[in-house]
Amino acid sequence: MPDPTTEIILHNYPQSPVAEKVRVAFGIKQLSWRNVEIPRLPPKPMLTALTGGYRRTPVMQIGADIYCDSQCILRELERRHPTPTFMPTSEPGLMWCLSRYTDGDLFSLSVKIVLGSAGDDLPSDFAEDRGRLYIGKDWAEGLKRANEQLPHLVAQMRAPLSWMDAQLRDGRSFLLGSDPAAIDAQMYHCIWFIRGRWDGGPEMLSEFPDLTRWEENVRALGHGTSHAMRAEDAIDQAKNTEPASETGATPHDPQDLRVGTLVAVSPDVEGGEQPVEGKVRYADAETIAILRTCDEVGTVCVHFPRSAYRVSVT
Ligand SMILES: N[C@@H](CCC(=O)N[C@@H](CS)C(=O)NCC(=O)O)C(=O)O
Repeated sequence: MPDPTTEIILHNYPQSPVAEKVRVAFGIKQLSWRNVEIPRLPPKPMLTALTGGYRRTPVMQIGADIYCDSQCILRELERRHPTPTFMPTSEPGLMWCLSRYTDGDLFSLSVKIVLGSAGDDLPSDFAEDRGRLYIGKDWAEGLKRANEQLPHLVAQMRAPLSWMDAQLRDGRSFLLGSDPAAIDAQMYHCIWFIRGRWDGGPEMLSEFPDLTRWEENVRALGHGTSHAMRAEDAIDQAKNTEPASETGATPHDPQDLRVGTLVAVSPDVEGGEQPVEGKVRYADAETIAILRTCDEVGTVCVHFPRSAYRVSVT
């Protein structure tokens, strides 16, 4: 029987590029995990019962600890399963800095190309949900603009692709050398998305042979080993376990967060998302973890990154 306090559960759906990033990360470490398939559009009542309102994909659960955002998920996987490492070179700090670009601007650009190029072919409920999430209140206008400016957006994408291709030109298997790293997964999810979901993707990528070779190497890493799990069973797992992560708050917190401070946390964008409320259990420069209790799941600890998230003291 797997141990419910260490078993990795990923709440995700197959088409999600950010989930693909985490699935590749599982492949790098050859981990075994449980796969809970969640809806692509809200409402997602089983997921938000666990997170307290966070609705993005993916979310990782280990017992009653809930990890929101791939940044948080990768960090926790590295902590629990350090070998093989996600940081095989001596520049882990620089790699985290670079990943803020891949997860931020590069991912947003990929989303604009995919959504913008689809034009009227996008189902209206999907266009409204993702438009609001990624483009903001004026999403309809933003999608129209993306459609009209597609060649410009593609030019913005072509530059970083040419840099990646150059990085791989010496025949190395992965971006940092012979071993795969977190940054491979963090770059790959954008490429996977534009290749698979934009009609012009395969042709555009064919300009970059070393990048294409690298994509095959990343694909060959696989996704570790997964077994399907029902959302109800994941909720029971949270209910029957206790949060097990660290408690404390490091000094110099600019918001003076302490254990027990009441806060609300949400992505730091105008995406119309519901903030998650709870009491600080842990806070440092990289992470905030908050405790919340409800009948459906009992007491859970929900973890978020600090970078790109807004913490409001309530
Ligand atoms: N910064 C987040 C981004 C997550 C994200 O935007 N995921 C997309 C799916 S690829 C999403 O949540 N889309 C809306 C949804 O699934 O409801 C992360 O790294 O996990």
